Amino acid sequence: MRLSRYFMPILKENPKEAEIVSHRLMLRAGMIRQQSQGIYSWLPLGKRVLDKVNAIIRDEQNRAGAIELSMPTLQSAELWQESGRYDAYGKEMLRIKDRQDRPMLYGPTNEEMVTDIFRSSVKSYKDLPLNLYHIQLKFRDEIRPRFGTMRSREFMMKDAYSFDLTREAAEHSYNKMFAAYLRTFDRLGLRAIPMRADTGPIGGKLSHEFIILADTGESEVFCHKDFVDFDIPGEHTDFDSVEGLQAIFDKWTSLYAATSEMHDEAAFNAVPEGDRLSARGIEVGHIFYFGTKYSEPMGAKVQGPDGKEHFVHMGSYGIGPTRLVPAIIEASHDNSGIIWPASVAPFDIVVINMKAGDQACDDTCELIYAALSKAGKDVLYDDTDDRAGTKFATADLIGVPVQIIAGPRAVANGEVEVKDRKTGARETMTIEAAINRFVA
Ligand code: 5CA
Repeated sequence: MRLSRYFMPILKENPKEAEIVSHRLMLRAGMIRQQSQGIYSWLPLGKRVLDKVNAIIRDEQNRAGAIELSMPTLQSAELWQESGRYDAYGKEMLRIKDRQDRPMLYGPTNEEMVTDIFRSSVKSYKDLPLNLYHIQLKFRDEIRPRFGTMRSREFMMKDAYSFDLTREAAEHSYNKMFAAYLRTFDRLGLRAIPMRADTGPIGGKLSHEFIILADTGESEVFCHKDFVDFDIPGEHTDFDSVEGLQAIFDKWTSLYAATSEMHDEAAFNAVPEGDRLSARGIEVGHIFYFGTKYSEPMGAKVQGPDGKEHFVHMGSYGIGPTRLVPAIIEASHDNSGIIWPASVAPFDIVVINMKAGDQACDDTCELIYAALSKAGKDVLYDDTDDRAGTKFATADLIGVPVQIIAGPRAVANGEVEVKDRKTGARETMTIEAAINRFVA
């Protein structure tokens, strides 16, 4: 992508409305724009990061055996009247009437709709287990939307829903998502700790929030500090192994970890003082097992091996991609800007032409840009006629992991500089060596 032809509206000034660093940096880097309170557009640079986050989420959901579909944002109130949540959900639900005066709503979550899809076609235990997910916008009319897309009114959610014949089978489904979440957040460059959590309006008894420790987090959390170094389940984890996944769950729940709603002071005080971590955190995922809470009122049942009808046991599993992007920034930035983990960086490499219009600089940059693009890298080429200082500041601000800098003096020697955004380390090398480093 040539920067001269891209759309990346950088802000020079610090936006006044931003209270936390991720919000400030997302606005300054031209990643998002607020359209009305708590409702955001994702501008091209932000959209690239969001797409990469979603690709990792999707990959890990698929690995764990979940199946993707797409459900609409607008729902009919009837389904919610069946489950009994239409009245219970309160003011957070945005209620709308269509031209026939039928009550509709902008979905804050999809338990009802997915249960309706399930009951319309699944009739036998032989079709279980089943886990259906989508990545879709949701709307919750939060009293206090704040911190940009961290807590917005319209936001994106990956929500998965599992269906099983028995409680035991449903626990295996829960454990699959538990392990998939550990892997997902790890691949996003984050350390998320599962903590016992309250179930709120979703319901049920078993629930974990996945929390990233951050001073700016909205949740107050308490846990054993060893969680920070626990091993993440590997790529070859067998998601069909009931014992294997139970072992992962048991290990990751063997030490104290709870959000403030579930906090047990006495149990926490039993943890040796030096091992206690009392901190703030950002909830990036939340999983629930709620048994037959929706299947009973909505009549979602299957025939079991005993020939009788059974209400299915369900769970739901949420991740917030539009919250994850600022959460990653909270965890990874410095005074100059964002430092993206390579897995979600909007571009892999930025090529900086320090003197656009200079034939040797232009030729060198074009050569590098073409070679790296051909090798499948996402390359941003800063071919604008801005001052070199402005270009360096922009590259640091948008946090692309590698900068290849071509200035007249180095280029005259057939060389460029390669800078690592995270460490700041710079290396001068031949043009060929710079290309080969990233093509290999
Ligand atoms: N149906 C269940 C699981 S699919 C559910 O709705 N869970 S939830 O309410 O905990 O939301 C799931 C995830 O969505 C949260 O962990 C969080 O990452 C994200 N999320 C929730 N509310 C917001 C919000 N207002 N802004 C941004 N992300 C949000």
